[in-house]
Amino acid sequence: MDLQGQTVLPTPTPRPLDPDLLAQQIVERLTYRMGKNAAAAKPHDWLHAVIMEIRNRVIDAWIASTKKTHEEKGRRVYYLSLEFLIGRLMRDAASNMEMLDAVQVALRKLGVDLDIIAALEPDAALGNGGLGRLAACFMESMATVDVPAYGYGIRYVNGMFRQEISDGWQVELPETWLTHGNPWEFERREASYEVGFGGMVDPAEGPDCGPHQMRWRPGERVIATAYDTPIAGWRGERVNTLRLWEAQPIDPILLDKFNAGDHLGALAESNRAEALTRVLYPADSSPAGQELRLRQEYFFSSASLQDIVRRHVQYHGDIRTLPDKAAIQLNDTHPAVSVAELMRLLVDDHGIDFDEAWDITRRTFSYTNHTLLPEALESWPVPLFERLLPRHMQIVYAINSRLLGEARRSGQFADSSIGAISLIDEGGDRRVRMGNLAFAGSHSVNGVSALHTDLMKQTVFADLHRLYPARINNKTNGVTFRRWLMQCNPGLTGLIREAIGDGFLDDAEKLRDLDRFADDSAFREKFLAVKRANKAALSALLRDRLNARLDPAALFDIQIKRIHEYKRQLLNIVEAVSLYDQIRSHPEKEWVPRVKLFGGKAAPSYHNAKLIIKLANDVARTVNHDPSVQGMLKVQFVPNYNVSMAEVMIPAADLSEQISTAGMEASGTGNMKFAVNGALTIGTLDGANVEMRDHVGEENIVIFGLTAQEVADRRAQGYSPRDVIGESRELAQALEAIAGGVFSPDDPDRYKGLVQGLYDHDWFMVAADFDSYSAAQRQVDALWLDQQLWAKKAIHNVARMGWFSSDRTIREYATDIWKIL
Ligand code: B1H
Repeated sequence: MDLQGQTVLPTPTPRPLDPDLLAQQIVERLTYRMGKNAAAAKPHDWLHAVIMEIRNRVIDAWIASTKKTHEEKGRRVYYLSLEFLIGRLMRDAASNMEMLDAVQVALRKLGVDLDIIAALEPDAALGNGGLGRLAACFMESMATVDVPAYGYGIRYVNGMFRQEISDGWQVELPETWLTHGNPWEFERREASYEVGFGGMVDPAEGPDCGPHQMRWRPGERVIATAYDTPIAGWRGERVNTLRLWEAQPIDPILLDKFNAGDHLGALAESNRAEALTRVLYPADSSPAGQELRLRQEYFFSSASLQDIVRRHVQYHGDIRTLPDKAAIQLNDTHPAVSVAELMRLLVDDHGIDFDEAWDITRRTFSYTNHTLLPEALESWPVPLFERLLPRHMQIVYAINSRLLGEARRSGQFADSSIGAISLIDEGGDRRVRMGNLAFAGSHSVNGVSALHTDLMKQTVFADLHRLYPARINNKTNGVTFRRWLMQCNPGLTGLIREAIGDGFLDDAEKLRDLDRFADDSAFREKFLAVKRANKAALSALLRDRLNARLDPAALFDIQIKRIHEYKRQLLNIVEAVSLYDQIRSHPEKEWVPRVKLFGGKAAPSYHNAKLIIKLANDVARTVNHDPSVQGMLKVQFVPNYNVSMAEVMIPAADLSEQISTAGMEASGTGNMKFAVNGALTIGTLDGANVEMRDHVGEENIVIFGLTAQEVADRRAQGYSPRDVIGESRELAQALEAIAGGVFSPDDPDRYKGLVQGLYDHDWFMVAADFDSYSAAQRQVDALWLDQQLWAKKAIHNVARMGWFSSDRTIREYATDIWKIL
């Protein structure tokens, strides 16, 4: 396929693979790589042997792709992200290399169950949530649509923490995904760079040195070493590289200290270096603000930029042509210090004049914003920034003086409003604004849904947008349908292929052909049967893991995502409490049996989010043990929600909860995964939900609540949640029960503060949207009673979600921003 999505070649025929030969090769890997014979091999050995076999084919394609990229000498894309939330790779790689069926048959011949060994592969959880998962989907789509791209990130030893639930509370445990080794990565000792921190800056001396050229003598240095993972695109035509950096000490042991008896001191430097890439910060949507985090950001930015510049000079000779050969995408502001780092490399190391360097830099970078939450906008205290990165601080000031000069000359800004453009926030303690740095240093700044992009122009970047009106653009997120439909939902995929053929596997928009099957009752029956089977599979898993008893005949209503007040898990729980009350008051009514599932992690320091997890578990315990609602309502919190759990839960969902306060969820991507797997969405007009409604049709989605504009207006008018609660009997009763300890008899005051917050300010408008949400849920109930109509709407969702493929998103980036057509 080319970049416009036109199929240049006829659909490639799947490469025939002989399962007998494959089985033989797997046994060979087992014998000569693992040193085991088949009779003695444990499931882990089989997993490793199978991965080796799949990996071989990936490597052949990888080497060919790398060669092709070199020969073409065209522009390459560099995707810089502090997070890549990949999950498992085995099924993904096998499926994209078109060997999954053959592997399954080969293993069966050997008496091994693919599903069982696949479950042993640890998730690569190098990300928090949507932002990190988007980076993983993009890597796969860039390979699929034949974009020569490198991902750059950090090889965290401990990725996202493992969540256990103990007595209903979240407990965080370290996730050690590397303990059994990682067969997908290759250490590249030849690709290592020094990264400095602190120290002194002097003017560079020499006859050819420009006035801006400086010599930075860092006080501390570490080594960044690359680990490469191949990322195969669909049908294996291109395999790109994900390069993750590990920090290593320059001197592993200071022998003079060691010999003098200071054994701890001898290792201190080494420990300090290794700490840099030890752990992922687990705060989704809110930056940690710790020194170690800034060190991580600079460490990976510097290593990546040095690598990019070295490669460019090696292949193209002239550093000045960098923008023609490199498009660097900043995934949020986490890598924004890269702007100053490239300036440093150009000015200090390559002797380029400051203004020319600034031009090169801006033509090279582009920046994606993922959130408008004020607490999420990264900024660093000037003293910290200056101490850690003294040369970069000078560069930031020099950029800032040009930026402010330009703003002043434009005549559009009064002295009072020019402060909003500055790279330095002067209110309170002085801070470096990373969003403004990324904006100023890029030729493109994009949001991740239409609504989010509009709000960017109106709010955080209003002033910079006035100065540079052509810079902000929208790129609505997407998800890879390989992982999120074909691999996770083989039942539905098989059914779709039967109905409309294989075209949609290469072009998701072809799912449209399924639309007419919504009116085909035989197809609807099969569709419902697939959903039912997926629900049974999830029920079996949760029975094994949690001893939960779920009825696959019930409506499966699922909210899985990070726990955050703006995502409003609380609204969902309060509504469940209200439903519980109503069922008990009117047991004679025909209630729709519902299973409400929750999953998600809370940032360890986020008090209210952890309390919401506890509340979900407290409500679950009470409701699930109450004989008067048996069969009508069940609530279950699923611990340790991660990519692999999502792959089981999403195909099993009837109803997808996308209920954030309008204006606060930049896009959402779970919303898309559910819809393409045939769930109906109950949601607000927030993020990409708005565009989903436009695509699936408003009759096929359940929308409720305030719009973003209404939320803003209500806040401006002075919103009084107390009055709203007073007018809603159902809401008042549910809140009273929660605050009064009905669900926490062991600690009746546990939720007093949480509920008090709703009465006092309710920043996230739970009360304002409650009645509308509750009515929407009853509308869902009514619809459920007509299974044929339900199936019809669900099929329309699947058929009309093709646009939300990340292949479409990546083509838009490639055409509009990276210009690699
Ligand atoms: C998103 C983040 C995020 N937006 C800070 N911002 C982080 C911010 O560790 N940190 O400091 C980590 C993550 N994540 C999400 O991005 C949005 O909330 C979603 O709406 C969006 O779908 C996703 C991908 O664009």
